[in-house]
Amino acid sequence: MRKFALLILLQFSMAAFCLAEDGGRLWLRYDKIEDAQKLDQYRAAVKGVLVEGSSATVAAIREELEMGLSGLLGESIPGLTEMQQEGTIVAGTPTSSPFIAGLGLDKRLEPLGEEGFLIQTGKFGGKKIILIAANRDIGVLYGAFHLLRYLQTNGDLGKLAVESAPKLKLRILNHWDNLDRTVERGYAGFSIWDWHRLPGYIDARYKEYARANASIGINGAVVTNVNANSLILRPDYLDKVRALADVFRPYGIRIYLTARFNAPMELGKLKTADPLDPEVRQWWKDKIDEIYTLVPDFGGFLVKANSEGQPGPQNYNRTHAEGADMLAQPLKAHNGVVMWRAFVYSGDVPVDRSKQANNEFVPLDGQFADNVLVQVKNGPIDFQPREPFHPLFGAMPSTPLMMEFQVTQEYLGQGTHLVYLAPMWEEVLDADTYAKGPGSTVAKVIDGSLEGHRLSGMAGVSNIGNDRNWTGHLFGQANWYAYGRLAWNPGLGSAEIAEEWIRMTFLNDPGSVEKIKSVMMASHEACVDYMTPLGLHHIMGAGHHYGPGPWVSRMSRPDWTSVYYHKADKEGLGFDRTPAGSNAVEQYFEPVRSRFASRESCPEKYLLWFHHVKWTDKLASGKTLWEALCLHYHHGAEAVNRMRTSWESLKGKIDEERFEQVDMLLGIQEKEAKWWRDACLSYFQTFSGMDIPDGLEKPAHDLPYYESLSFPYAPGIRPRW
Ligand code: BDP
Repeated sequence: MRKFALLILLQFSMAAFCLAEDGGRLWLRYDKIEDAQKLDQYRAAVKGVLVEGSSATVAAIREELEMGLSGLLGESIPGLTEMQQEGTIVAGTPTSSPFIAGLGLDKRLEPLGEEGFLIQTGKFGGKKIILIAANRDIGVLYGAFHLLRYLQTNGDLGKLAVESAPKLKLRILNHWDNLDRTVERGYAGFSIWDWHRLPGYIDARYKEYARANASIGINGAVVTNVNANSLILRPDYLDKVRALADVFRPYGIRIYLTARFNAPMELGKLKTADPLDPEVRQWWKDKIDEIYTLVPDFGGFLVKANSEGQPGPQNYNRTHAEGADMLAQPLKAHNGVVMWRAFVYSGDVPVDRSKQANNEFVPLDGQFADNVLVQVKNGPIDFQPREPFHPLFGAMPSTPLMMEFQVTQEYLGQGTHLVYLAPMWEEVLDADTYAKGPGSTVAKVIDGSLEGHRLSGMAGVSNIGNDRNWTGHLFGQANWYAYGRLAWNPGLGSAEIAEEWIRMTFLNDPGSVEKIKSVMMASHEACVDYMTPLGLHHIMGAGHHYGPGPWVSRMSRPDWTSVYYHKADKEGLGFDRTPAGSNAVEQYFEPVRSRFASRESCPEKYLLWFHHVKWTDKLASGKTLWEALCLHYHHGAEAVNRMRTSWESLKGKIDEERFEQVDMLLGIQEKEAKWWRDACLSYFQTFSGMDIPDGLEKPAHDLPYYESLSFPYAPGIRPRW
């Protein structure tokens, strides 16, 4: 009897343990639909799943649909082997499914391309079914995830009719993961790639990772850091890469690697890595052929060259185009690409850092091989809380430009701040470059439509680590999710994406959804306000970039200091990038150039990015710069307080565990927002010589206190910095 009771107890506690909500299931939670009416509607419409075909992707579709639907409907939804009844979900391609082949959908499927899909409810072959059809298996998988999302977000099945195809061809995560499992700028633990135990040990997370990415349309992963290690190209490591690629393949995810430019020397023991040297070229060709014998769908290379100490073609007086070409030619034979980063700047050049990428790359337009994309960060400096769009967008019409966003929050609160990044990305994507007149948005540059490029893409620097909830902060998951959705369709709205994510991750009750959504939608502007309002940038702590550091003035190179960027003096604040200053504005097309160059028309959010403004100058509000700066910093901190209050009102609506996780982090964020505010204002006050306006809370400590804080073990730092 006792034994029996113990068993029950054990089973009960195990069940409780398994049910604990630690965020590990991401947005792929297939819990039973709570809304009774919706549940009835879905149960009536879905009785079984028919997925014909035998590929690994087909197996993944079948598994996902059966598992997802059974969970959501709270009853077993069987996999069928033939069309039997009304209420069947039929998923497949005309090739894999004789039933779908018989429907004559060719005309409708054709424009959907290799990855698109259609979903329709209706009568087919005399039976009421839900159809998911595509040209290729991977499109069907994307369609299956779409359907599951539709149910998870409580969509109306009666209205379900979708045709969707990705706007961008390459939708890639960039992992800045090192082979020792540290993650540069990673705030969610160590790397999920367990290189030491690969290829023999396949961690269950690899498949989870692939599923999560496929569910949002991501189709590529660069698994190694841009600050590259040539070891990854050694045969034993390539075999580990093969093992990962095998897990990713059914989910449509191609693997990419970073190529260390001097690998022929480090690994091949050649005397040079000169891209025009025949031996060097042969070395790369052989290496690339070797990779393809192991990974037949290898995607290609991502390269950071001649930047921040990385070797590159300029070491041999060759251009970036020549360097890229060396890799592009042998990759072309296998359908691979090179993603060459434009994040290139040198501390030895006295030119404003924000201008250097254009100076370097614009003259090379037209010289890159046709399987090379130039990968450009969203702004001209470095993933700051807010930057104007990068002037390269639109300035290299003959070269496909890829967008690089940073999903990991290096400069936006790292692992502890709730900052939903999609509104920031949306701001950049919607920005008009005027490269070919009005309407030449950044989105049109990168989706290839402005110049008619065949290749197009987006890269997101991953925020994934081996934390149980994957991203450290639960709301970091929303940034991963939103990144994938925007890569599929840069035209989607950030609020609509947030809503999907909330409904899939937390709940469907409209009042609570609205609350969480408003917390998310307010969070980016709040962060800009408490960190870098009015166009300030690059004023964080040195090296680890954690917390405020506007006083940072001594580094190995001036363009890594804060004073280089804010240029505070007794007169005022801000970087003069007008023709009277560095003239960075010249890199933009008219009328953007004049709009940014004029103090009157420059949007206030970029004011100190482009102008050195007097402390006493009046802004649009009638306040002086100093007053406005103080107000922004205070608004930022107050906004976090409101975010926290709003979250706390959700107690009881969200499971205890995830509620507490977020609540604790909001507590940290609130403290840190005040820290940013007080440290920055104390520092800038030494220049303005003005008091913090009445009615605003005064800094809790004096400036030396803030300057004295040190964080030698802040996470994410690269050992070499
Ligand atoms: C900076 C990061 C650094 C990266 C670099 C890059 O601080 O760790 O290596 O970007 O993008 O933002 O290459």
